[in-house]
Amino acid sequence: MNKQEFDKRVEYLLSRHDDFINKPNFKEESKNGIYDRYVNPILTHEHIPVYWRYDLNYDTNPNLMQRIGANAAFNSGAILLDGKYYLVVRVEGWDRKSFFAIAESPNGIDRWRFWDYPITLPDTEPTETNVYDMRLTKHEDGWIYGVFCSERKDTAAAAGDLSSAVAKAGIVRTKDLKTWQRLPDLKTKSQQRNVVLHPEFVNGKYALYTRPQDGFIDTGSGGGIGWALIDSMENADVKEETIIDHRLYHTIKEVKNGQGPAPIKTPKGWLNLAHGVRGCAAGLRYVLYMFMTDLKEPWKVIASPGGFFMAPEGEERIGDVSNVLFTNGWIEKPNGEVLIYFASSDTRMHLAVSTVEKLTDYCLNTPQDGLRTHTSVATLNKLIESNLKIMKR
Ligand code: M1P
Repeated sequence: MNKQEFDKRVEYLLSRHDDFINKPNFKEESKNGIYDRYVNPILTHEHIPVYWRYDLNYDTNPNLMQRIGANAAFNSGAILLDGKYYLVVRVEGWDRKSFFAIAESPNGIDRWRFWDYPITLPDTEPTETNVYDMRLTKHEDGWIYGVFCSERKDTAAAAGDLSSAVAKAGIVRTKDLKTWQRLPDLKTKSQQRNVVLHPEFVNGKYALYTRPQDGFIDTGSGGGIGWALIDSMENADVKEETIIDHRLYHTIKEVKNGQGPAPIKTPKGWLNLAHGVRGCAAGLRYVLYMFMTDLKEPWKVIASPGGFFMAPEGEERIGDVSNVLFTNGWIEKPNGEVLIYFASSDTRMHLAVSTVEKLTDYCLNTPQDGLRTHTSVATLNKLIESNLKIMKR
């Protein structure tokens, strides 16, 4: 390629990328009245800027080859700040390392554009190998906290075992998403993933949703979503954890579950979004579910709609880790709309939209899982009977 062809090709790559980012997205026709999905994924590895991938210097890259690649853009924290919508995206490189990068959109729906540089976390944990799945919490103490999974090799693993790892909760904080302060990792008795900070003080303490787990993958005796109060975020130390949302036999959260984003406060209680995992012949199946907790005592579950809130559909089913929906970000808009950001199959980001009013209705009025076929049929019969009367059949 001569220099002239090189320059032309660079121009083409940049304008094609721009056109791709500026493509508008549209709502699908509502399927259930609870939320509306958007037709196209909102963010993929193709959103990664050209200048993160190619060396644009003719002298060092005369064939204009991609030098660094992103494999996926998924599991994103979300925040609305000064009228702008931001995702803290988990970008996974070709080298399997995940890192965080901020993407910004003017409306929270489309035109997501990455900032010039990814987030460079202060390197305070020399054994940390990988980081992912940041939950953002605008806390009433004035900071925006990011809690994420910090992963490292399990040094106690048998010789030759190069897969065993240890998961901890890493903590950072910021005021502007630009300067990040790293705080010491969360101290807990067990491994942890899916740790989320509650936005308010509870009894004068910081409150955390935890997910104790015996191993890196297996939660083992870790029975569900936990709740812990801690004195400080500068020295976050969990002394006691109580399970508030249990794993249950023959449900969508039989194998494991984990809090999604920080909960949304409503007049009737806190709206919680989470993921539940069950095993099947095809492997693990991750779906999203909701529950509501008491306004004053957020550790008390007051509503548990049965089954999944959202499950993988169409292309969402397929990806690097198929049959997975995962969420760690949502945004409540000042008009009561809720933008629900979710990832599919550890590959790409999507959006569904609802309202606080609809989600509250969903939580309070969807029948609970009776845990037995017999109960499910009885609940269904009750609805049919009432409806047939209305329909006068
Ligand atoms: O691969 C599916 C998800 O698996 C993990 O979630 P959990 O700890 O609940 O099993 C995480 O690694 C998550 O990032 C991933 O999407």
